Amino acid sequence: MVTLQTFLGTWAGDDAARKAVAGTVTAIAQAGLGIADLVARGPLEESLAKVRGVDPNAGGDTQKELDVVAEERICAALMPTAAAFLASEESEELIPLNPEGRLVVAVDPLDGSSNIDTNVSVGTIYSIMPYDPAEQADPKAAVMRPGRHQVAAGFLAYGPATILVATFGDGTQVFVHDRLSGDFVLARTEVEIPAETKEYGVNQSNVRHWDAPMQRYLDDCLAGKEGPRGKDFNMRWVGSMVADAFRIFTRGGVYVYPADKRKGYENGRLRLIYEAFPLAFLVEQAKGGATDGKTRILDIQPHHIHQRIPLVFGSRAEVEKIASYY
Ligand code: AFP
Repeated sequence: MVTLQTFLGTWAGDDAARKAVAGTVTAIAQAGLGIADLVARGPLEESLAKVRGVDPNAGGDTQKELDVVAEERICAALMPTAAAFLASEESEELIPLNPEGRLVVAVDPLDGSSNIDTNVSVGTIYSIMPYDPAEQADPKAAVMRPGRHQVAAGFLAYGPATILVATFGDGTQVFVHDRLSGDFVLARTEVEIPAETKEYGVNQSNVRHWDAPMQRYLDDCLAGKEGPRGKDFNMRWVGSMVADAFRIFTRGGVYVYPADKRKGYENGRLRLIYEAFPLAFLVEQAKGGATDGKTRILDIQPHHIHQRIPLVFGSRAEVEKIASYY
């Protein structure tokens, strides 16, 4: 049995930079266990699913009590690690952590928060970038770099099992929290997303707002065997990206959240730095693909910490097929 600790110990060896990353991921995983406990209390903690105040968060979304509690837990856990700053969906500006740190962490503390009170999986997404104060006088510059500079990324999903899907740039691994031992245990070493799929995940109620290429893609899928794709498709949409992503890591598929014509959705819904970048890194390390339709996600230069991006990721051949409609 390989635990997260053993895995990270072997991966880091005596390398100080790797040890710093390992300590940071361990802290996020520990904070995640506390968040999982809160999520598991469900209606017994119904105040956590309540909308907090009247103001939306930094990205313009409604903030739930648990969004804020999750951010507080992650911040506290990261304080003694090598993380110098935290970029979070819930905070407009970077949060300073360890002044000696040489990493910056970006998080969506609670992805899928509209599902908190419905007993559906929610999760925490993180991305880790190196930070050198000599090169990046403004720490925002360390966060606002294309996602290919990430040194590690992952997400925790709080569902029937609490799982951690992680990459350190050498494949994608799945760890499962073992409730008996209390450890995260390595369950899958080299995740490989099947290149081909017949399963897509979209919020189909928005199709009329989409642009023409994406509408054509869906029309062709819906036409099934008799249509240009020559095969019948299946649709799955949880509405918590971590849950939809974990299904894709397990059996393939594509996740599609395009830009659309609704006010506020002109660049899609997902955030580039703390949602699309980490998912794209994980997916590529599992031999899948991630694009905004035209550009590889990991090559996009951010221009704002909370910017949104159209997002397509999953089975490589299907992601390429979608890009071909553009
Ligand atoms: P919340 O965290 O606000 O619930 O948003 C979750 C999310 O960003 C992502 O996890 C889902 O895939 C997506 O929104 C669902 O969006 P729709 O409700 O528009 O389908």
